[in-house]
Amino acid sequence: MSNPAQRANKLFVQTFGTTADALYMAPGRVNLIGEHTDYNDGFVLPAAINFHTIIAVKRREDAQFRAISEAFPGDIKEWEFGNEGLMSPEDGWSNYLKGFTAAMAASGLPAKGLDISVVSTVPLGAGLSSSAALELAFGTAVNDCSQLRLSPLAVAQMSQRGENQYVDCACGIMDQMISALGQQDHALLIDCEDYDSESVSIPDSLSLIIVNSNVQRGLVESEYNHRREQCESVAEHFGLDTLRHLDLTQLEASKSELSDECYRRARHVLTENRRTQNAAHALEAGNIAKLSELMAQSHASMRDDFEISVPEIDTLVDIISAVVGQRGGVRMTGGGFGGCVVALVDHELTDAVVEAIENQYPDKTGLEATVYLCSACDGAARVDEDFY
Ligand code: GAF
Repeated sequence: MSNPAQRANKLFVQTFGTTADALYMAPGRVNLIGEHTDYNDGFVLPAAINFHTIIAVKRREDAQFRAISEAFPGDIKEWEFGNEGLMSPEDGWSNYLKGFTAAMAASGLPAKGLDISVVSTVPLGAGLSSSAALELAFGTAVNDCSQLRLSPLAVAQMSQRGENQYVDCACGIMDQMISALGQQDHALLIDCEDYDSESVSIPDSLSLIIVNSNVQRGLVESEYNHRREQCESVAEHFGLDTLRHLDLTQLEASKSELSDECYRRARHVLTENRRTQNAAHALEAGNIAKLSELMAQSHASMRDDFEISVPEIDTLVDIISAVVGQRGGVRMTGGGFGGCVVALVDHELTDAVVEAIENQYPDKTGLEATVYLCSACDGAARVDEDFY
């Protein structure tokens, strides 16, 4: 059975011996540009993609949560609302759900328990936000089933709080917000300072290609948190809360007061904010040559200033950009240290891009890449089995 919604329903019946009341879905995401800017109160331009986490749920009368995932057969996770205890690494994927209920309880929100089954098509560990998709599918279900009437943005914020405080990952708001608010055929320009967002249509003439480098990602969380600390230390140096309102000329003038590394981290963030806003305008205007230039600059800045790329990812970017030239943009996407490359390219070049990757990437790196031809899709919602 390949329909994930049907699989979630079936898993529910097998596990809990009864049928589920409802299905909820939330998508993974790809970020087109604006990397490591969200926690600096900056700009990001992500799109929700057609890889989803689907959960089937049934309300309970008590405060218990019981959850099963298709990926971990037979391993039912169980906890009581408001009594999540400390995060435990053995609880793996369910920590994201416990983080959500712990954040709700800490905010004084009530919740009834749920039995849930989880099926996901979001590739794990690829940097396409499988965890945000899980949090948002669950959060949307809890919000609905406990009739909390939280806005999608508030559900996203609760998810982020859960991940920051319970899972101990200092992530920004981007992944949760786009999983909540994604729109079909559109990217979202998000101002992470005030959570304002503006949809930006992706021209029909472009293919959204995501390429998984299949590099084993290591030290992601510690390196991520370290980058965040470096950004915060520069902001503090200038007496600011975040880097959002630091000017590039101000940064240049004080270069000698900062370590070279911290200076470059801040330079990435300030220039990336500008590129992200310009890229949104270029995309909206269908100016693909400009988009191409901005994505190339973004990649170079991640590689040289923020130092979050790896050689295999740089190789993929080189292979793709040699094929597309100014007829598309390509860059690493997500937190870094492996994961995926995103390319927005003229439809006519899609086959040539895939062929070039197949012909060159294994020889150059000893790895096989996985190509996903994607489309931008809607954010988290209650769905039916025929959603697929
Ligand atoms: C990860 C984080 F979860 C996001 O908040 C964001 O910082 C991203 O890395 C980098 O842009 O996905």
